[in-house]
Amino acid sequence: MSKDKIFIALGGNIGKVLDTFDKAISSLRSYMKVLKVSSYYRTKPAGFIDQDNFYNGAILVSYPYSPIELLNILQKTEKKFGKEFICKNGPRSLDLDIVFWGDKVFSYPQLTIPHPRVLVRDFVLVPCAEIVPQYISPGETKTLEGLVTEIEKQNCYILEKINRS
Ligand code: PH2
Ligand code: MG
Ligand code: MG
Repeated sequence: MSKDKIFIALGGNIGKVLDTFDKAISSLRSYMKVLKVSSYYRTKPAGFIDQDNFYNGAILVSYPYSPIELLNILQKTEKKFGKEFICKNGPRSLDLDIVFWGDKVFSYPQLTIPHPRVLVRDFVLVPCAEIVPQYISPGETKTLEGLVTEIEKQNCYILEKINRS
């Protein structure tokens, strides 16, 4: 069993997204060990801006098989919760992206790890930093916590941290 800590980002802006996140995480538990779950955040859309606000979060998992096998599970889970292709960066009920995989780098035609846009998107970085503040991504020198303090001055998509007690 690989001990790699794998970060998965959650996003969505169609339907009851927070319920979808909870249900999707439960569903993923039958394939992998879910070690940590971040808070959820309400965020402004990045990329294609003429759409509803998003919700975002992140989980930390351990998974013993390959990145492509994990990608297949995530894509199956996205479909199960209603994801359909509308347009690039467009509205979706559930988006599950592999962000980091321990200290490893992977490059497949359909999948790049670390996720190429993670360092410019606070809605991915902040929930990841919340679950493992001291993690250092391959190719970086700063911890996630350190990167968050920098990004907060520039790209600010996060509107609100959700209180779900
Ligand atoms: N995902 C996108 C495009 N834009 N904006 C926010 N705020 N959150 C997202 O998860 C998001 C986005 C494509 O994956
Ligand atoms: Mg995405
Ligand atoms: Mg995606």
